[in-house]
Amino acid sequence: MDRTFVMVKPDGVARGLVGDIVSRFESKGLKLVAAKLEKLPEKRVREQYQEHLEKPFYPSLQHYITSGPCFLMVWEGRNVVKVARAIIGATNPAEAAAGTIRGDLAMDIGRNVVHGSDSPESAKREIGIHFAGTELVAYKRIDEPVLYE
Ligand code: IDP
Ligand code: MG
Repeated sequence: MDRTFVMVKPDGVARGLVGDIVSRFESKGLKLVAAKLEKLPEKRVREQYQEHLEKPFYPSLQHYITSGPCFLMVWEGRNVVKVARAIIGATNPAEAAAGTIRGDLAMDIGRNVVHGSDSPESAKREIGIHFAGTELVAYKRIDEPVLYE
């Protein structure tokens, strides 16, 4: 089954949105296979956002992401990278559709509450940055036979 990396950013944790956000992925039918609350060291933030290191917004992005604890998750499901990005919504909350996390819960591109990997390759890379293989747990969701044809 496919996997993706999703993270509630420090604004989402500080605003008490972890439960709401986790619930959206759970009720969609995705399976949570790893999770932890953690204040990220700069090194892992730089690795996660390697394609943005030279962008003008990178210093403020790093400051934002290291400003408090993040809630890190790995979700599993068919086409989960695409499905999770759809649940998360557009990068700029002003353009994110209602019903998405960013559309419902955020106002500013620099405070957009949640991160999700943008491709299966990024997902594999980002999971490797933040989780040891032993932290990913194998189990069955009881509704699996009904979720998929
Ligand atoms: P994504 O999170 O939807 O994948 P990316 O383009 O990969 O969006 O950007 C990573 C993160 O960097 C965004 O979620 C947002 O927090 C921040 N960011 C992106 N573009 C801007 C910007 O123009 N100003 C401020 N922050 C930005
Ligand atoms: Mg991105």
